Amino acid sequence: MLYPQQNDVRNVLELSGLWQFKLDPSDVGEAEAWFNGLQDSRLIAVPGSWNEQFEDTRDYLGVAWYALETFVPKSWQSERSFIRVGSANYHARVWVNGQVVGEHAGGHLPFAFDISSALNWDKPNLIAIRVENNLEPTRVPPGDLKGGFLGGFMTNYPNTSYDFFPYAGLHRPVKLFSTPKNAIEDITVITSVEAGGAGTVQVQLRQTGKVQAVARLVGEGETLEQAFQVESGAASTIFRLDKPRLWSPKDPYLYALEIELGEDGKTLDRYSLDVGIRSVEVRGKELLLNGEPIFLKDFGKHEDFPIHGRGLNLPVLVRDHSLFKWLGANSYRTAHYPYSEEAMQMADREGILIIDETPAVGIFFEDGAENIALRLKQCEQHLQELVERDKNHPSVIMWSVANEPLPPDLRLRFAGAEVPPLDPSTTDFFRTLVDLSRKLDPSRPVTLAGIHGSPVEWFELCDVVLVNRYFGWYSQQGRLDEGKRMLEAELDDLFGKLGKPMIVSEFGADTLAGFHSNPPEMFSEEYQRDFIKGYLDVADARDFIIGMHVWNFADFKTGQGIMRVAGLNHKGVFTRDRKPKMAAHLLRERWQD
Ligand code: GCB
Repeated sequence: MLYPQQNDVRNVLELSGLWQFKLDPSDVGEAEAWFNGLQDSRLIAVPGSWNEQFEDTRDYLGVAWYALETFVPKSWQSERSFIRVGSANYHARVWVNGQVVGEHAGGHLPFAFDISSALNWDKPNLIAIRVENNLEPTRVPPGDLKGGFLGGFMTNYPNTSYDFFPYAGLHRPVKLFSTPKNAIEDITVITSVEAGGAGTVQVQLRQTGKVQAVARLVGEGETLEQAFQVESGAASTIFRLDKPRLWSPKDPYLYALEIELGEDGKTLDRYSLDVGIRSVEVRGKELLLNGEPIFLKDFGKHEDFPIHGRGLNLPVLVRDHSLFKWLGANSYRTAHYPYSEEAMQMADREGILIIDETPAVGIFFEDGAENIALRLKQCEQHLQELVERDKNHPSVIMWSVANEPLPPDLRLRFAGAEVPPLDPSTTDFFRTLVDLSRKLDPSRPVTLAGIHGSPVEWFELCDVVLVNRYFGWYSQQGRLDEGKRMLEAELDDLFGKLGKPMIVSEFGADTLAGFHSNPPEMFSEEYQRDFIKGYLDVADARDFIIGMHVWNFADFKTGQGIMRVAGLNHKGVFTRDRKPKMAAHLLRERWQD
């Protein structure tokens, strides 16, 4: 799943812009052959969620069609041509000139189909994409749960199993790209750093055929070159550097790696990648980056902005990174789904440490083995696609296989009451995912973010323990000191049981910007500031806490419900349009050191 690249042998045609768009609430489009062209359509921006672009689409999650006509350069005729969709939420089926070329389930991850034989070369090509985002209990993430979510704690509209708006549509760019017939299919780069500071860059290549390959690693004024032979579909080579310039948040130095395939002196294919040389390791109660302990300070985020919805929004991406700098932050979790590839590229450049999360949010176990197995299969698919997509980013330091899976007996667990023994098959569910993650990528630690009352058995599977905690908000309301004591007791208890490094991966308080109170009261800027300060103090006094991720970076859209004033979660340290609340200034003081 290499990111499409423009160079002398590869081409990219980006199709971002205004597309034809039509809702299909009765789902007749396929029978009526809408893939041959949309009648009575309107224009829509791609990328972008459809929900906030019109009045009648805000809560619409059913079938909708996109269409666009484009010429494709004739020079691609001797190449292989693909269509690649960065993210379609949730299910997409794609036609080129009336011919179905593929389909994909699951938002937030790219998919590509070979369309070489479907293209016209002397007239425009009609691309049609049917997207559908129905909420279903058997999908990941699940929706349309009977009795609301969080085991019935909350109900919202639309009825999701999670606390963010289920935006729909083509969320990331659609691109056509060409590769040479004899192309590089995949590249895996694994770096390591030895105790004395020497480093290695291992390059693995997938390509069907027998060709000559050259890898060049350029950096620090030097070019290292290795020639190697690709046979039977795979090959690898390794660079050893005595004194590499290591990648880290303080110095996110990137080497340029170029792979070239050749035959009889002719270039067959070429692909370039940024490489950050760094190592990540969990040792005892520490997380080590390049052998040194590192503390993660930042947020859980969302891809969310007015009107764009969850659509790729590059100015907001740049602005968020500039705010990270302003705060002195160094890390975030892609709560609760994979973010754009551009976000990962930005993090590589800016030295941000990413906990990369799959879309497995709100997983539950109450509707029978068959449905649970269906969800597990999707979680495996998403994890596999995520690792394939993001494995080469130095910024990605950990995989998170789920956020807040809901254990059976959640209400009892929430109340800290006695619970019946845990059904071991729930632990097996996450063991399957953690094992898969380690198999796909042994070089990165694995985790999951646990809700209040999460079974210790699930944390035992993880390298690092992530807890989302809201003492002083959802419980101990208005009593920050009591909330703090609860937090201290629980963290110490969990560390005593698990002995693993821990991150408080969510903590925060809904806050209405401009609402003040003294003494601090819930929803005021002072309450949020003091809540966050209390949690940071608790962490500072514990050496097993290796990161604090405030929930949330910015206010974000949710479904409607009595818990969410104006359809927003207001736990942002910034407003939805990135204006700082008082807590942002507190974090800046704490984190700039
Ligand atoms: C959580 C969830 C997050 C919610 C947050 C909240 O634990 O992981 O998705 O938005 O709580 O604000 O309730």
